[in-house]
Amino acid sequence: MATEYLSPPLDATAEEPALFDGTTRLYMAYTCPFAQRVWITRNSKGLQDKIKLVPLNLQNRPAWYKEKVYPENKVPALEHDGKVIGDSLDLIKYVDTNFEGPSLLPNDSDKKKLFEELLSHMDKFVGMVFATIKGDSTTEAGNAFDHLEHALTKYDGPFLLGDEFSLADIAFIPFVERFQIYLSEVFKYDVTEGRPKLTAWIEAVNKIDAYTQTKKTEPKELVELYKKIFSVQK
Ligand SMILES: N[C@@H](CCC(=O)N[C@@H](CS)C(=O)NCC(=O)O)C(=O)O
Repeated sequence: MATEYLSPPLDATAEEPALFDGTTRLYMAYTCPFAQRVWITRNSKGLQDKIKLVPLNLQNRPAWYKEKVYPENKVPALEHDGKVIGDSLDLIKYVDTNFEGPSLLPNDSDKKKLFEELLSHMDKFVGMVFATIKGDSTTEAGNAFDHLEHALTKYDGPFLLGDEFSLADIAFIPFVERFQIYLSEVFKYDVTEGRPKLTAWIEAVNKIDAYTQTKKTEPKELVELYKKIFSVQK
C-alpha cells in the first residue's frame, strides 16, 4: 500500500469544506483511537480515494464543525450521502456494509456472535485498564488482557475471529496500542508477557499496512495526555 500523504489538521482558522457536495469525508484526528478505528476500516477496504480524511485539531477546533457538520463536536464523524453519522463502532460497521472492498466480517454466525460479544465487552475492557492507570496496581489491566488472551483462544488466531483480519481486531487495536505503551512506560508492565496469543495477535496486526499507516501514537505525548486526563501525580 502506498504511503498516504497526511495533510495538516484543520484548526479554528481553517475554512469549511464544501459540505454536502457529494464528497464522502471522514472527520477525524490523527491521534484519536476512536477515529483510528474508522481510518483502519477505510484503508482495509482500499477506500483511500473514496473517503477523504479531514483531520481536525481537537485542541483548537473550527467552529463550523459543531455548527454545520456534527453538533456532538467529536470525532470521528462521516459525511456520506447527504448525512453525517458518528460513533466509531457504528461507523466501522457502516463503512464495511455500505462501501465496496473486501468484507471485514466473516459470514459465519458463531464468529459474528463472538464479534458482538467482544464489542459489548469493550467498555469494560477499557474501564479496567483505566482503573489501573488511575491507581497503583496492574491487577485490573492484567485481568482485562487475560480476557483478550482468552478470546484469542476461541479460533486459534492469529486474529480475533480466526485467520482473517476483521472489524473485531480493528475495534480493539487502537486501544491496545496505547495501553501497551502506557503500561510499559509508567508501570514497567509488559502486557504480552505470559500471553502468547496476545503476542502473536499484536505481531500479526502489525503486519497489516492498513493499520500500520494509522499508527501515530507518540509514547511521550500519550503518557502526558493520560496523566492529564486522569490527574495522575506520579
Ligand atoms: N463514542 C465516541 C467517542 C468519540 C470521542 O470521544 N472522540 C474524542 C477524541 S479521541 C473527541 O472527539 N473528543 C472531543 C470532545 O469530547 O470534545 C466514538 O466511539 O466515536
